[in-house]
Amino acid sequence: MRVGIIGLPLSGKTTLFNALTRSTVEVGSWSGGKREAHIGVVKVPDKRLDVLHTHFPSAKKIPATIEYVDLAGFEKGISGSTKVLSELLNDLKNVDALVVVIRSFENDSVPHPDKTIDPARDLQTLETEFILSDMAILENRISRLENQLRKKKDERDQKELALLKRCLTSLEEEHPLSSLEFSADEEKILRGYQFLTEKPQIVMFNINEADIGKEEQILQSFSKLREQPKTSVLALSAEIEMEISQLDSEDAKAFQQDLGIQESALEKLIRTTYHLLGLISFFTIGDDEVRAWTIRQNTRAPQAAGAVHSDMERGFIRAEVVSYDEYVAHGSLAKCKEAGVFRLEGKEYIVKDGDIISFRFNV
Ligand SMILES: Nc1nc2c(ncn2[C@@H]2O[C@H](COP(=O)(O)OP(=O)(O)OP(=O)(O)O)[C@@H](O)[C@H]2O)c(=O)[nH]1
Ligand SMILES: [Mg+2]
Repeated sequence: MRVGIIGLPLSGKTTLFNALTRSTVEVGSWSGGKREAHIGVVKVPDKRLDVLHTHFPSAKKIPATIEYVDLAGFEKGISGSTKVLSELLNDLKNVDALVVVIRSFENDSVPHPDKTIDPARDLQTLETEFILSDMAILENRISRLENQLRKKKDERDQKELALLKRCLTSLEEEHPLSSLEFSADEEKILRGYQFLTEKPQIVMFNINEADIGKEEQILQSFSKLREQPKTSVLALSAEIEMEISQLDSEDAKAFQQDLGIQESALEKLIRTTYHLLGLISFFTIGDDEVRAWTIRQNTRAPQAAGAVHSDMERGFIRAEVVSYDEYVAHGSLAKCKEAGVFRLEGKEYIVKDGDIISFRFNV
């Protein structure tokens, strides 16, 4: 899974990236025109995996991972600059969700591109910019398709054209593409375009250190955001989180307690992302490897097997499944079998969060 960190210049994107990935990329240095993206891989913390690993201490422990991409600042008017925009969109390719960083912190030594601190305005600026950027791509493609269709009739092109026009109308009315419903077929066509307003968003307000503990209050003035489809909201102090991420775990815990932070930015963001994207984890265990895998809710057993290896999906015979809780209660697969809780499941089985699975397959 890949998540892109996007936002206005100097909103704290790189600071957040450092907090999440425990990196030390220099902050505040990007306005000088450097536009390369940073990529970092984060292990998804999961206590269940740690517990399972204690049953197989010599096995390799492999957590699920999320890739974060820290992007250059999304400047006002960027949608008007084809070159800069296409570079940015290139960095955003295959991103499953966006973290939209909104500056809510005050810091006189960090200039704001619009001079004052105004999260609602910045959110509006970005949303407008996302809409304009999608519109630019749509208009371009629509006129190309129309040209093509004048020369040669093609049913697929016609279908695509109708779909893109429907998208454009929605954006002209200032409704993001995430507010539309698409068929599986249409989604497939749209995937190639990587539209910004179609991606699930986590709007992250980067707040003052002094406002830690008042997150709910701050988010209340953005309650309408929460009702938007494919949108989650979050408030945290990227700077403090970066400091915490660079301490060892004992010191970090003490510091978090002092500040009244219950959950690290990393944990909070990952939990929110899983929830937003409807993701769950299942586990495979054994003497070689104890591993967590990420899938979408409502995935059937063969497709879950496909997350491990495409051969396993193709040659899927059945799955042997036990829930995490049952496993821990019985202590071993042998005991689960004895107790009759290590079940056989077929093609139609819908994998549940925390399932421990052994796939039987034949290729
Ligand atoms: N007080 C305070 N300062 C912050 C916070 N987050 C970031 N900053 C400061 O804001 C400046 C910009 O932070 P960056 O993380 O580089 O911001 P950015 O969005 O990556 O900037 P560009 O990549 O240039 O667009 C740095 O000087 C940070 O120290 C915060 O939560 N509180
Ligand atoms: Mg940056």
